[in-house]
Parts: sequence; C-alpha cells; structure tokens
Amino acid sequence: MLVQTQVTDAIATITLNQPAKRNALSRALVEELIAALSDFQKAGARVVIIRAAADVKVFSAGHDIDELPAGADPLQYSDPLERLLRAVARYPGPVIAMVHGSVWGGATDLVLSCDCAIGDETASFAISPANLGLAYNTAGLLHFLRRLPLNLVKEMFFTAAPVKADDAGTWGILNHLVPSADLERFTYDFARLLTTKAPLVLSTMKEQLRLLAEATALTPETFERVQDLRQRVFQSDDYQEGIRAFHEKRKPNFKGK
Ligand code: YXS
Repeated sequence: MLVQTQVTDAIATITLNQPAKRNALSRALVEELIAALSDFQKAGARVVIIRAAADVKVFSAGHDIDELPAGADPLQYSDPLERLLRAVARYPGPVIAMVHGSVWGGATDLVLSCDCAIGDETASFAISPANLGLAYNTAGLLHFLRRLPLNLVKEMFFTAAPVKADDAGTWGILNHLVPSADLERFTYDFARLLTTKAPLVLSTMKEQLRLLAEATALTPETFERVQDLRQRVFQSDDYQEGIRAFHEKRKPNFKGK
C-alpha cells in the first residue's frame, strides 16, 4: 500500500507512505488516495487529514516526473493528480493537510486544494514548473491566486524556490504554523472541533465556497489563447530538457524554445 488509512471518531487519516520515491504523486499512489476518500465518504468520516509519516524530510515530491508525458499536456483534466485535486475539493467535509517536511510541485497544489493546512517549522512549499520547462494549468494557477496575492504567486512560480515555514505562515499558505512537537495534537484537536459542528452545514458551505471561488468566467477566445500558449510550452525542447536533466541528476540548460 502506498498510503495508509485509518478512521477514528469520524476523523479519517491518510498517510502518504512511499518514502523511497519521496511520496511522489504517482498514478498508483494517487488512485489509492482517491479510493481512500471514497471509502471515507461511505464510512461517514466527517473530517479527513492528509499527512506523511512522522519522521519524513519530504512530505511529497509532487507529480511523478517519470510519468510526465513527453510533448503532451502534463496536467490535462484527466491527469490523476488533477482528478485527486478535484476529489479533495468535492469531499463533503473539511480536508486538512498536516504538513511536516518539504512539499514540491503538484503536492503544493494538493495542500492548497485542501480546506485548511497546518504545518510545523520543517514545512516548506515549492512549485517548480520553471525547473522542468513544464506548462502549468489554469485550474492550478487559480488555486494559488485564490490563496496568495499576485506578487507572491509570481515569486513562487518564477523562482521555483521553497517558501520556508515562517513565510508560509505569514503569507497564508498555512492556517497555523505550530512546533513539530505539537503538530499532531494541534491538528487532531482542530479536526475534533470540526466533527462537533453540523456536518450538513459544513459540507454545504464547503460546496458553496467552491462554486463561488471557481466562478471565474473565461471567454472561448481566452480559453483558446491559454491552450495555445501552453501547447507551445509542453511541445518545447525546454520541457524535454527539464525532464532529461532531472533523470540525469543535473541542472537543466534551457534555450527558450
Ligand atoms: O534515484 P532513485 O531511483 O532512488 O529515485 C530518487 C528520485 O528520482 C525519486 N524522486 C522522484 N521520482 C519521480 N518524481 C518525483 N517528483 C521525484 N522526486 C524524487 O525519489 C528518489 C529519491 O530522490 P532523491 O535522491 O532526490 O531524494 P533527496 O532526499 O535527495 O531529495 C528530495 C527532493 C524532493 C528534494 C528531490 O527528490 C527532488 O527535488 N525531487 C523533485 C521535486 C520536484 O521538482 N517536484 C516537482 C515534480 S513536477 C510537479 O509536481 C508539477 C507538475 S510542477 O512541475 O508544476 O511543479
């Protein structure tokens, strides 16, 4: 199993459990995450906590780079990671990211797609398409734009540098930044409080807020322009170079084409 699951007192916990690949969000791991959310809904779990094992340095290394399609849209609607982000956003109850360790790429998008995020001093968040020559997707950009001011979104995407815990707390990536010794107790106390609230109200307000937050009109021309821009990127030599460089464990040498 690439994830461990547990339900206790209406609180469900998913623990990412593939340390050998730094919990990379591979198709196999993501399918287990999506199945777990569906099982939790059947079991009536009111709150879900997504976490990694207590002792990891890396919460998740993001999209599985081995599974990024060469020369094709890496984040299309049917991509497993995109399906997971939509499943989290539609779970009929609060989903909380409990973050110990570094978070990379699509895993940062996963944390931002959760309803709340609680982290400790080891937490950091990077979004790194610029390291891979990858064309990020519109839905994903909007997850960041709904959380952070535009200048901070641009800093994250342009630098691809990890945002350290203090800034993650100040910027609002995290709802709460607590010492690692308190992270688990704080998060489960927070979750227990949510299980005492009217579940129909929480699930309805979560869906209302999703619909309101996603109410961004795009004209057909805008949609087609975005697709055209992204196609130029994911069909670029730089995208191939980014993936090659990762596998060859070297810095990429981007040529801008
Ligand atoms: O060499 P082996 O076979 O042991 O495997 C290594 C890594 O190749 C593997 N691994 C990954 N495999 C697939 N996809 C990944 N994202 C990934 N990350 C790691 O795990 C084994 C251990 O990795 P290693 O030796 O590098 O571990 P480390 O502890 O020295 O360093 C941990 C990291 C996370 C700092 C390092 O693995 C790393 O920088 N990983 C890539 C992080 C990243 O750039 N993620 C973005 C993926 S693309 C994505 O999520 C979005 C689409 S976007 O591009 O927009 O951000």
